[in-house]
Amino acid sequence: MRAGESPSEAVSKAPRVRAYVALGANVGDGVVALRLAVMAMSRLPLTQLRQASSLYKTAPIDTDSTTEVPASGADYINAVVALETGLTAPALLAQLQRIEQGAGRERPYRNAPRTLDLDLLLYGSARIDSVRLTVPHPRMLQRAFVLVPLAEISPSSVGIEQLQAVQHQVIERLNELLM
Ligand code: A4P
Ligand code: MG
Repeated sequence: MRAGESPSEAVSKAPRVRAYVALGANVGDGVVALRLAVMAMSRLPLTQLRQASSLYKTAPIDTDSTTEVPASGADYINAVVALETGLTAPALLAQLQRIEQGAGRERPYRNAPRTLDLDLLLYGSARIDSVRLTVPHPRMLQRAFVLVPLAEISPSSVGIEQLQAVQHQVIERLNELLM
C-alpha cells in the first residue's frame, strides 16, 4: 500500500491472475461437496469466482501407472472453475488444501477415494516446479475429467488433439448445475 492509499484501493490494485481449479469427489454426495467447495472458493481473500463448468460424472482413472487406466471404485463427480485472484500460487494452493480439509479429506494413500480433491491446473501463464506445487498440473493433459470441463469454460486452454487423446475415457455431463 502506498502513502495516501486506503486499504481497499491497495487491494483493488493487487495484480490479478486467472487461475483454473479442478474439483473431484467420489465419496459421499459429490455434487454437494463440489457446490460447497465452489462457495468456499468464492469467499477466498482477494479472489472472485469467474466461471464454473458443468458437473460431470466420470469413471475412476488409476493415476499410479504411467498411462491413465480405468480403476475400481465409485464414479467421480468432476468440474473445473476459473478464479480471478490476487493470491500467489502457493497461497492459493494452501487455501485449496484448507477447503479440502474442511470437507473431511483424508490422505491414507495416493489416489485414495476422496470427499474432495482440488487441484490447481493453471495459474495465469506461470510455470512452477517446486516441491509442493507443479503448474500447469503435470497430469492434466492425460485426463478427460479435467480437459472436457476446462475446454467448456476456456476453449483456448485445450487443443482439439488433446481432447481426442482422452476421448476413450468415460465422462458424462450431468443436467444438474454446479452453481
Ligand atoms: N501438488 C503439486 N502440484 C499441485 C497442483 N498443481 N495442485 C502437491 C494441487 N496439488 C499439487 O496431492 C498431493 C500433493 O500434490 C499435495 O500435497 C500438493 O503439494 P493430494 O491432493 O494431497 O493427493 P492426491 O490427490 O491423492 O494426489 P494427486 O497426485 O493430486 O492425485 P490426482 O493425480 O489428483 O488423482 N478419476 C476420476 N475419474 N476423477 C478424478 O477426479 N482423481 C484422482 C486423483 C484419481 N482418479 C480420478 C480422479
Ligand atoms: Mg490432488
